[in-house]
Amino acid sequence: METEADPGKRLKVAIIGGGLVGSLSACYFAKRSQNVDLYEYREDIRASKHVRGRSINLSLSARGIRALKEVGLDDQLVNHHGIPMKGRMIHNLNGSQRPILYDPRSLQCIYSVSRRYLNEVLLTAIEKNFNVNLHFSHRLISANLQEGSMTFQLTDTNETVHKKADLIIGADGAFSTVRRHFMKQPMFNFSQTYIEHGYVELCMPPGQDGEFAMKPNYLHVWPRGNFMMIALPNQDRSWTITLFMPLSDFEALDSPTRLLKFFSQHFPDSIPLIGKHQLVTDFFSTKPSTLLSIKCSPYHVGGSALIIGDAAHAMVPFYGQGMNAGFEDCRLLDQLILKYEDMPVALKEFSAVRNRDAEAICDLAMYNYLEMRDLVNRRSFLLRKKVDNLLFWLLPNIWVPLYLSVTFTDIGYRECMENKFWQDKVIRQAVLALGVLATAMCAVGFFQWCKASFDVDAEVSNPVQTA
Ligand code: FAD
Ligand code: EGU
Repeated sequence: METEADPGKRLKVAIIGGGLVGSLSACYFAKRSQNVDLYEYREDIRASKHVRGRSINLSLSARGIRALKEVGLDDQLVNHHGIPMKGRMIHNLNGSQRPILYDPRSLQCIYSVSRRYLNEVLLTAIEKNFNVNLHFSHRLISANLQEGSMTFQLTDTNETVHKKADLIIGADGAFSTVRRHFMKQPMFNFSQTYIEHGYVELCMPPGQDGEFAMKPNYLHVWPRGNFMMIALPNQDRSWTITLFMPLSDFEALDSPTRLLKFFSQHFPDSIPLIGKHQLVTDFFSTKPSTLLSIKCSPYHVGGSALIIGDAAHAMVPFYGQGMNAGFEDCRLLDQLILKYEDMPVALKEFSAVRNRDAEAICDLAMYNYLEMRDLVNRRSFLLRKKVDNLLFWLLPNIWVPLYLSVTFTDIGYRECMENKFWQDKVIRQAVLALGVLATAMCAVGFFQWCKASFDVDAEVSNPVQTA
């Protein structure tokens, strides 16, 4: 790192993207007294009325909270703003609801936070540092990753400006421009997968009494196989509902009548709570958004460029981990730069360590998507869940269910996945052993029965002999 050769000189870091991950990363670099320039394509969201973009609120869990804590923002964001969710509330088709706690001892919970508020608090925290400059309405259009040179287009005036930095951090989301420049690097691997499902967001307003229309402090879920809704609470006592379904099914719902019929078939209990008028308005006001998963490697170019967050590992949202994983990226990066004091070495290590874990959570999220779509209603799947919970209850330190290690620990995602493989193997062998045992017992029983009936037969058919 340059600070080593010349302790007086600070590193010049350019962060591309002032979303959740870019702005947290800026906080970390500011904390280490580096010179930071953050470039964001949108205008300052703190000044704008409406912010276009994805998901209004998100679930924040242990990994994200830990990263926020290291920059001193956990108290404001989690304790004062976040709405605790201690479990899921499952809505059945007949309108009945069933809570399932995340932590049966009720110690741990996740939090619903507003994306916009989170982003605003992070931006304001950055501005408190004299060594950080925010540049809004700056869209990166090209970059030379080795030389650290960048070209931006100013979105208000259309003029282009050129900048230089020692280190470029690409935190510009799933459709990253920085990553596009990685594509030309030799040995850079990339893959993306769109899933069949898309989503729309709906709003469930507070009830007549001004209170939450559904039981607060839960993540509400309407699992319906190929369709699903999820609701997270907002500060203003409304709920943001996300409806997931295949894009072709969205297309088929092309009139208010068809929409209301669909809802009364699949989510009848939600209609009076959302309100027919609101439902129709929200549903038809936006096109459904698509969902994709992105894997690539490596995440760095020498000691001069790195991609983090969705730019490096976008995932489908079915584990509630995208932002949490991106926040964990920031913490790991900070840790490695401190440890090695040598940028090329730290970035190389980041790529190696993070790639394994990021690809694991991308896979887990995708697997969960397939599982929910295909398995939720299958009996063997429900039985497996019961067995999992029973074993967790019996062996809380040994048998930790996958969602618990993902959501409430910072065990590497890859290790969580391997732990699950191990559990699957144990269960498979137990089922096999039980099967063998049951077969053996049947065989013994059958043998005994044959023997018994042979004896009886002998008695009946040869009365004289026995007598
Ligand atoms: P982004 O949030 O996409 O930010 C990228 C920023 O870069 C944007 O501000 C953009 O304007 C800017 N930018 C882009 N291109 C340029 C350019 N060329 N020049 C300058 N700036 C640029 N995660 C969770 O942890 N929990 C959840 O509950 C959860 N729910 C989700 C629900 C849905 C429906 C979806 C789609 C995602 C969900 N996620 C969740 C994932 C989460 O939204 C993302 O992982 C997270 O937003 C990634 O942050 P980011 O900063 O990497 O990218
Ligand atoms: C999807 C969209 C419940 C916010 C996965 C659980 C999600 C979130 C679950 C979205 C589900 C699904 C988990 C959390 C969370 C559950 C989890 C998914 C938040 C396995 C704003 N998922 N999500 N699993 O266990 O571990 O509650 O949009 F419906 S939080 Cl899909 Cl813990």
